[in-house]
Amino acid sequence: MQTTLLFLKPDAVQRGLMGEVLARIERKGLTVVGAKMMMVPRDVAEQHYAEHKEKPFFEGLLGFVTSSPVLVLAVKGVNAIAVCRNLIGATNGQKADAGTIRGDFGMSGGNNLIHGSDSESSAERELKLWFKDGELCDYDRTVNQWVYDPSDL
Ligand code: D4T
Repeated sequence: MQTTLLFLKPDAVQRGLMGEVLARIERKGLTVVGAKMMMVPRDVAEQHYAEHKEKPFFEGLLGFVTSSPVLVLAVKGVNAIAVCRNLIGATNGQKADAGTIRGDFGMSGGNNLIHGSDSESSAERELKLWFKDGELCDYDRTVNQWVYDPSDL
C-alpha cells in the first residue's frame, strides 16, 4: 500500500471539476484518506515546488497555485503513486492521453488541473508538507475485497 499526495489546482476548483476528479479517483478503487480545501500559503507553494526554483515559470506557477483555493487529497492504494500519475496524464493537457484527467479536461501546461506525487520520496515529503499530524484517516474500505485479488496485496 502507498499513500500519495494530490491537489486539485485552482483551475480545477474554479471550473467545477472537483466532483469529476474525485469520482474518477474513487471509481478506480483508490481510497481517499485525507481531504481539505485551502488557500495555499506562499511558503508552502515555494517548498512544494522547490525543485523548480530556477525555472522561468516558477513565479508564474506560484502566483497560479496561490490565486484561488485548492483541494488537497491524500489517496491510498496498492501502487497508488504510479496509478494516480497514470490517471492524471502528461504535464500538458494538449499532449496528455485521452482518458486521463489532463487529457480529457486540459488544454494547458501551466493550468493543468491537478498535482500528483511522482515518487515514494516525494509522496512522503509532500504528505508531511500539506497535512498535519492527525489529519489523515487511515482506514480501509470493505469494498477492497472486490477491488483487489489476494495476489495484489
Ligand atoms: P505537477 O508537479 O504539478 O504534478 O506536474 P508534473 O509533475 O506533471 O510537471 P512538472 O513537475 O514538470 O511541473 C510542475 C508544475 O509546473 C507547471 N509548469 C511546468 C509550468 O507552469 N510551465 C512549464 O513549462 C512546465 C514544464 C506545471 C506543473
